[in-house]
Amino acid sequence: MNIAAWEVNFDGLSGPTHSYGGLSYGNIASMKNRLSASNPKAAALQGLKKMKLLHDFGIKQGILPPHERPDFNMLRRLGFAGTEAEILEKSSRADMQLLLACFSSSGMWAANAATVSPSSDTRDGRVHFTPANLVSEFHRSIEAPFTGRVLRRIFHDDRHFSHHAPIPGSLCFSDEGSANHLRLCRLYNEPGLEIFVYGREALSLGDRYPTAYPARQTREASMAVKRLHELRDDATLVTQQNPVAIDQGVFHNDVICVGDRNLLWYHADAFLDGPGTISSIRRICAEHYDIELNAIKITDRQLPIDQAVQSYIFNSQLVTLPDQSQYLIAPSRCCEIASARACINALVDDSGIQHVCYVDLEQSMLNGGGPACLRLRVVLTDEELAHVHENVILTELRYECLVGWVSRNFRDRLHIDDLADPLFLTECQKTLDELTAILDLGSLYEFQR
Ligand code: SUG
Repeated sequence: MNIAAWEVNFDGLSGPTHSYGGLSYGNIASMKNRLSASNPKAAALQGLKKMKLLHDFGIKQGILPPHERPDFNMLRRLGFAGTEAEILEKSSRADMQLLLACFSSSGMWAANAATVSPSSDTRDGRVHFTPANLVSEFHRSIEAPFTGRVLRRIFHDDRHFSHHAPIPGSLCFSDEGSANHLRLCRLYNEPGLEIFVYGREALSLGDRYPTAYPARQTREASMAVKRLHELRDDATLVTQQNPVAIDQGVFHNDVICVGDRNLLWYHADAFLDGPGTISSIRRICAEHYDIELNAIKITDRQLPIDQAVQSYIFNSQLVTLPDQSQYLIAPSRCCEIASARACINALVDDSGIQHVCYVDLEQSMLNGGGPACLRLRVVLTDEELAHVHENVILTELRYECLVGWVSRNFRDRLHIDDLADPLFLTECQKTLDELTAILDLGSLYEFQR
């Protein structure tokens, strides 16, 4: 029997507190734009527009709701007591940087939400989810509990879905989710090669690691997720990112490499052992999955790493439409950088990609989040899709409804000085309350309990 399967992109919706806190060390855009005023309305509308674009191509598109911010649970755990207004007032006086972290809308970068393995790859035939602990950055480390709750609510049927707890919150097991995980396959309904890319070894003290910026994903974390997801040992690859690239701002593997089905587009400096990694991928693909790999390399001469980071070219989405044609969804900045544009033209010539779309996600990009950062890829069969919470799948009507919701409720300018205002808090809670009604998610947030 031929089972139909789809790659569904679940995009994180940017929340009403979208801001520039300069919170991510090693993420050059985040560091550079620290404390600039943000435009939460534009951020959310830009994200929705990308979702709608994919929907219009016939690709199934899901929506992940923003996290509740600020995270009062965390602020209480850190010693701020009293009413919500009092906590805002005390924390803003005591440590504005901490309050900024607890206000971050970083949950929008759903590629970091979790690692997902499709049912065709796992031993028990279920889709496996492990929320990423994101312990490398404090503001991201607070995301995992809510991420887990949302994923369980959306993928609620345990006959089809298996949910793991985040792996231990220690720097040894620092896990960044699918930003450091790739999957290649022949067709979505067939088993595929899952590739885990780590930045450093923590326990065994590997001798190659970056010196300027942190390597966020550890080998120990990748191995743990691989075990939890019950993946085939002989047909999964765990390989190291190039520390030289991390030191130039490649804080996740999806900033230097992207793949879809049999196509892998990567920078020559993506992996520590580039030729070895590509030849292992090619061999496993051929021996275990009947995939003829099309690996397309961009050299440093074609595009130096700093331009890869500036343009975010590898953070494009490579997507397959229902008619099996492949499209590239690239950040609009790639149009302005001649070398990046030339690389995209060369990719089109070499790969058979039918169409390139340039999307404006500037509000997210200023925090180091391009098209691929915003989405969590979940390969689902028809049967599994039928058991996904229906109201988080984008439709024409839901899109209109969400655009209206953003336009009515989101501010078009937010500055750090606005955060401690209790009126802003009320506004944010009302906004999220409306969203749970639109997406029919029930009482999802703490303030609704
Ligand atoms: O974790 N930026 C995010 C960007 C995540 C990009 N994701 C992927 N590459 N998949 C991060 O560094 C910045 C927040 C701030 O500075 O306010 C931030 O969290």
